[in-house]
Amino acid sequence: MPDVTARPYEFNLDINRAALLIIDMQRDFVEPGGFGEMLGNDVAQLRPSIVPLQALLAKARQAGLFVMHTREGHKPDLSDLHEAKRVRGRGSKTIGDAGPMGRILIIGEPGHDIIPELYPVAGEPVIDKPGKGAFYNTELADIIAEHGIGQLIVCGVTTEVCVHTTVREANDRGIDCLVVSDCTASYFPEFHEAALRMVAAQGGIFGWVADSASVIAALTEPAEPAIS
Ligand code: C5J
Repeated sequence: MPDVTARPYEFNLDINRAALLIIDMQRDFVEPGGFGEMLGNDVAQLRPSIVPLQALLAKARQAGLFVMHTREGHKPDLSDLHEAKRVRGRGSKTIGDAGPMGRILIIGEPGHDIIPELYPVAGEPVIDKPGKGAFYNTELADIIAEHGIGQLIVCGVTTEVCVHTTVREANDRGIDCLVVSDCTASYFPEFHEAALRMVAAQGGIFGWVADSASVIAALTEPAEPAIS
């Protein structure tokens, strides 16, 4: 597999050890009436990431890359919701309250679901996470160990919150992360840019950054012929 052109230097993609990890592309973050909008955000800011991510997801599936999805949310009885998270923001509505897409950020409600454009297919694990990081209180570490994964191609929303937290968690577990710049997004474009710069700064302190065209190009190249 050829290297992916990336910052701060090329990423040695090994498709047999890599997985695509799509973070929280849920209606609650991307569509009006959900958790993201409840916090006062302009959800339209996240939409430009959808089309590039659709293309990358299609290529990843075609190339046989292992694909995983995450969803941020909580059990209907809120037993996995810290009071600190529930009250944060002092809004008139909070997690678990009724909204136009059902109870906000609650597993099983329409708003908690992944957007139709990026819906998982059979065989792709969907990891429900109560926190911002995908490792906290989830089965992700077990799935990674079981599949021998050492590289994560990370996409999704939002760049500086759940994507960043997950990349930092993965980095501390010895996993190389490649963050895809146009397949991630933030409600704050300046935070998106800064978050990407933070990943690749200092020689790749948290990992690498590449655009989807570079990742797709690497996935398109035929594998090196085996030496007999
Ligand atoms: C946030 C996330 N921003 N998926 N969640 O609360 O980034």
